[in-house]
Amino acid sequence: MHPIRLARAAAVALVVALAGPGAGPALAQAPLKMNISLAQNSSYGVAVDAFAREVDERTQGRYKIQNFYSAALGAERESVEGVQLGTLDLTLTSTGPLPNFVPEVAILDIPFLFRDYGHARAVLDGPIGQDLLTKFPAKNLVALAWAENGFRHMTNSKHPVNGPEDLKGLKMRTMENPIHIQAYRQFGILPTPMAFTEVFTALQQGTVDGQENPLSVITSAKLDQVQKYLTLTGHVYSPAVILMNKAKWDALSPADRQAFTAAAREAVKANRARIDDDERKAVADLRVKGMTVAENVDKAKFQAQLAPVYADFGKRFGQDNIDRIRNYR
Ligand code: EAX
Repeated sequence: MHPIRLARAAAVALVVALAGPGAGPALAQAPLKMNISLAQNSSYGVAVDAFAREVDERTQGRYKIQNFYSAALGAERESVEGVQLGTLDLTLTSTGPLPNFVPEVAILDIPFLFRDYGHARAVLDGPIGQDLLTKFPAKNLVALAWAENGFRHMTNSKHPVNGPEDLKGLKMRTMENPIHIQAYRQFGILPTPMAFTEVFTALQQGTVDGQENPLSVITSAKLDQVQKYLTLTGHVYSPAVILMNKAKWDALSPADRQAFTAAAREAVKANRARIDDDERKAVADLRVKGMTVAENVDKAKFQAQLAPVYADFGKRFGQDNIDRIRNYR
């Protein structure tokens, strides 16, 4: 950790600590900065804009949220680091880079763990998801609520993918997520982890052949402009989470903590509603924009190919923990 950044983080923590709980209002003058990796017109953009409105309303204007879109203040891993250090106040991020910060969360990124959106949302909003939120404060992060990125699908510019055998040898951009990288290698993919901010250019220049993301992200990031083939693998459900710097959270009064938590819940409603809407429209929209879409792929074939890594994940996370999520109703 860079000494200057450490000193700045310590200074922020000291000011807040000296000010004490309830001193938040004194610090309320400066808007709280919130950064996301996606555009304003996206499933994350509608969420953080709803969050800002709700915080303003529920704190009678004492707290203002200033939103930054399209990774203006850095990509997702940098945002999480910034919130941890106190150089950024808030972010809404996918779980992509989170295993590096809160390893327990990595279990959620296991491929084909969730049956559908209803299952995933129930797990995250239920005791399993809420328990995972309690793992963040020890890392100087406060997780206000689980949001959503969506079920991820494969795209590429080389050839149609109709089965796992068609993935062999494709150079694919992945998130900086060890679970994804291990699983995709099992498909014979050549994984290239990189920040989302670099993906469009890397696809455009052919540095990588493909990538994988939810339909909502593929449309909001206009990846149809640099990708020809889309396969609806739904191979991973990608959660997202709203994070706040712990020192800033600790400075809030109990009433304001409730206001921020309630605002986060409203943000999640907007986020999920946008994803449901995008999911309804995306395939037709992307076809009109020239993509070739393989809709009805045999997911069991993709899942079967991952048997060796499932054994490893079972050891790593405990098969009972995985089964508890898989069988949750
Ligand atoms: O969270 O990095 C990714 O592919 C993510 O899906 C994107 O940043 C949205």
